[in-house]
Amino acid sequence: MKQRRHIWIPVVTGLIKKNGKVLLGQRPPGNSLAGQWEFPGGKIELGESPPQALKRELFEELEIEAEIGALRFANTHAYGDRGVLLLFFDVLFWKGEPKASHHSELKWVSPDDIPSMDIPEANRKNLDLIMSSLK
Ligand code: DGT
Repeated sequence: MKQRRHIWIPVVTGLIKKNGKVLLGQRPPGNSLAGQWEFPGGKIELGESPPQALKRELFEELEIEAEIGALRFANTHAYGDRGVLLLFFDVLFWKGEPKASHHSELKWVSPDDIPSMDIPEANRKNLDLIMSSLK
């Protein structure tokens, strides 16, 4: 019997680095994973390239004009019967000061502090990759 295909949602996120720190945003109440600290980003819309999607998300969420750098790594995670494919990009240059127009709060975090924060399970299981991308 033919198995049904799983549904995959492609997501782009930015590693926004400055002075040895990285920018995390706290997911707002009322959404999935509320209160958890994530790398800013979101779902790719139909027809967008991953860097275009990340540029749009960073403008919508943080009000910055970002220049998207290299793809650092990708991972997958299953939320019930839906999977997310997360693509992590470097973001080294941007115009404007990031504002929490979507997140409850933004924080510049030292990479060493990330393991003790409340972060999505999708990221926790790839902490090694995240940490080495932040060096
Ligand atoms: P959802 O899950 O339908 O409530 O989606 P939204 O609109 O709240 O979330 P969005 O557009 O940020 O989609 C990102 C999905 O990827 C969401 O299911 C959470 C998951 N995710 C896991 N780790 C991260 C991360 O570090 N950054 C972001 N932006 N999303 C992450």
